[in-house]
Amino acid sequence: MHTGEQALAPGAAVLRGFALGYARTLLAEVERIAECAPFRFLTTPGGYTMSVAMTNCGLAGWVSDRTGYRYDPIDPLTGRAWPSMPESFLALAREAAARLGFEPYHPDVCLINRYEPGARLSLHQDRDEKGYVDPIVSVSLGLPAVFLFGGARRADRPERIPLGHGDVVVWGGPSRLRFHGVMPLKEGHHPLLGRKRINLTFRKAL
Ligand code: MD3
Ligand code: FE
Repeated sequence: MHTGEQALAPGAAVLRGFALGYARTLLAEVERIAECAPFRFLTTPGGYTMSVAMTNCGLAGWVSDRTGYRYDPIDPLTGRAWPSMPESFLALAREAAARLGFEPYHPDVCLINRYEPGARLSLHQDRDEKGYVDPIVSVSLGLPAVFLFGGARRADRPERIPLGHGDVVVWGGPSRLRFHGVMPLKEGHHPLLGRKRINLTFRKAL
C-alpha cells in the first residue's frame, strides 16, 4: 500500500510502498537482465573492489574501472549492448517522477545495485550524467537499508533515512547533486529476496 509523499528536501521525496504492487514483476525482470548482463563487483579508480554488485539496463550502463567512471553503451564484461529497459521499469519510474511534478521523464539508464549483508556505498555524488536537470528515481526492494542523505558538501552531516521494500525515492531539483550513500546492510531475511537488497536507480545519463 502506498501512503503518500514524505518530503525530504526541495525536489526530493520518499513514496512509501509505491512499488509494492510492481515488486514481483520488477524482480522477474532483474533476473532476466542478470542472465544477459551478470551482476559484477566493479573496481574503483583507486583500486578498491566495490561491496555492492552491479548491472544495468537501458541505452548505456554505469561502469567503473582503473581508468575511471563512465556510462558505456557496451557492457565491458560481455562485449554486448546492455539489455533494454523493460516497459514495467519505465512505467514505474515515470509514474513516480510525475508525483513530484517531473514530467515528462525519459530515463535512458537503470543501474541495478545488489546488496548482501555488509555491503555499503560510501558518500558520493552522482555526477557522471550529461545533465542534472532530470531527477533520479530509486526503487528499493528486499532487505531494508539506512540511506545517508548528505548536503552539497562531503563534510555536511548526512541525515539517516530508512528505506524498505517497495519504497521509491525521487531526487530532483536542488537535491540532485547532494552527497549520499548507504550504510552497511544488516543481516536479515526477506520473503521475496532472502539475504539481499536490490536498488534500481533510473537516470537520464546520455
Ligand atoms: C540523492 N544508490 O547507485 S539510490 C547509486 O540505494 C546510489 O543503491 C543508492 O546512490 C542505493 O548511485 C541510493 C538513491 C539516490 C541516487 C541518486 C541521488 C539518491 C540520491 C542523487 C542525489 C541525491
Ligand atoms: Fe548515487
